Amino acid sequence: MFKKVLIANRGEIACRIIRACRDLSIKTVAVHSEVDRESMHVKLADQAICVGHASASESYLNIPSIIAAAEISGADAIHPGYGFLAENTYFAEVCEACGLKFIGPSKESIEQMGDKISAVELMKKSGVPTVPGSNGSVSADDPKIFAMAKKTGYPVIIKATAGGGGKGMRIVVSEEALQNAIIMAQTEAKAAFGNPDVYMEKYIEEPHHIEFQVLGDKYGRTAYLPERDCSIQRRHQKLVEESPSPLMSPALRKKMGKAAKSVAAAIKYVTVGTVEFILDKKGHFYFMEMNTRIQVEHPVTEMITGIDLVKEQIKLAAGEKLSIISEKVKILGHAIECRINAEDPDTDFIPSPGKIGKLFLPGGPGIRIDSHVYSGYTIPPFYDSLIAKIIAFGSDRNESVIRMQRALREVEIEGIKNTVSLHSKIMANETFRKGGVSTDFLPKYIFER
Ligand code: MV4
Repeated sequence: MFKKVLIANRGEIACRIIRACRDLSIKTVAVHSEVDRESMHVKLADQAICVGHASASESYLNIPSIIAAAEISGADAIHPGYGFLAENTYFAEVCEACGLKFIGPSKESIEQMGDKISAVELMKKSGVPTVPGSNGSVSADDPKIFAMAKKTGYPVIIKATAGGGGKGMRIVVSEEALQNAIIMAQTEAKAAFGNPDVYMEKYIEEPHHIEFQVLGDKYGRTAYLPERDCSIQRRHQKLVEESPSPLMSPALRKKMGKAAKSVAAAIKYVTVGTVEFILDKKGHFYFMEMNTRIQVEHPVTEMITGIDLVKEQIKLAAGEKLSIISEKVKILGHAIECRINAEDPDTDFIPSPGKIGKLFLPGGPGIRIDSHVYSGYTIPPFYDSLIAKIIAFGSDRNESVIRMQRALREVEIEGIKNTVSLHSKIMANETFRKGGVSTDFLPKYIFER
């Protein structure tokens, strides 16, 4: 097992990783920017090193500084968390070249899943269902695109191969708009990712976002865990996640879970990852993408399975054998996570950084808080606006919703705008309470009525 882990991240996830390390008796090194000296992760870690100025590109993305910090502190592994360097193949490669274990999959796995065209192609070969479409990149001046779109059937969606998470996507409803949409998508993709390649898929209307946690060890063993339903999103930002999905039957869970497991097996995946599917109205599911990192919403899976995913991730990276057997994992209840952001939901979610005055975070039966903020803490304007995750566990969905409502009522955050009131609105919504909403829920039921 590792003796000392450097955490190349900040915020709640850095704190979460430090706690997992402590449970494994591993020493921890925090890195931080100049404005993050008073951050919780710096206080929680055994050791802290400043790696640069406030802007992420000069600190949390500054590879030479982070590697130097690992060498100076004598760390033997680096945990990247999510965001920042978590899915950067170059960083994974540099870590390994410097004799530092990257706590994540191989750079080959990151690469294969980072390119969406190659990811989809690989899935097709492995027998995992994919959406009908172009099978590779499309070009605006290729006359065949019209026949292709017609055969697929409108609407179609144009996606960037280097994209993911909803970035750079365009829905095309008719032939007239096709060529222009491809040109626009290519231009955007080139500007955002440095790669102009785009591909075409049939657009699945009112989909549900269902994802499966997978795990793999370096001996070729893989497992899947029960799904997370992340259909409540706004502009590709997840706001609420839950597990299990209200839509799932044991048979469909097994079918989708096995497909997710075969995705992991196909790329000899090591550590933890997530296979994302969309599920249509008829119960057909399609592979979307794979996230090769620990995700923000991992706690809902932890709550319903009793498995500490960050601990598992570290153990798998250290070369331990996977001991989880999918079929033996029991679903212990229901969990919901609400992401509390320092944003103003009444003014188009503009960020609301600043100093937190009075702060009270809830507790009591079934409530877990993953957060890095405290009374007197100043949220800097440079990073993402997630300030706390409230996770409510109950014996069934209704109990977890009721506990979430109780928790939301208890929250007090003075000094900054936040999204608590929006979550209360969602929890009280009749359609949400019935369960099984699609990704159209937020725009349709919360913002336009
Ligand atoms: C789609 C789709 C419909 N049809 N692909 C957005 C995030 C990315 N991972 C996949 N996304 C979508 N891909 C086809 N062929 C609809 C979405 C989508 C979506 C998916 C999951 C959750 C929220 C969403 C919101 C808008 C669009």
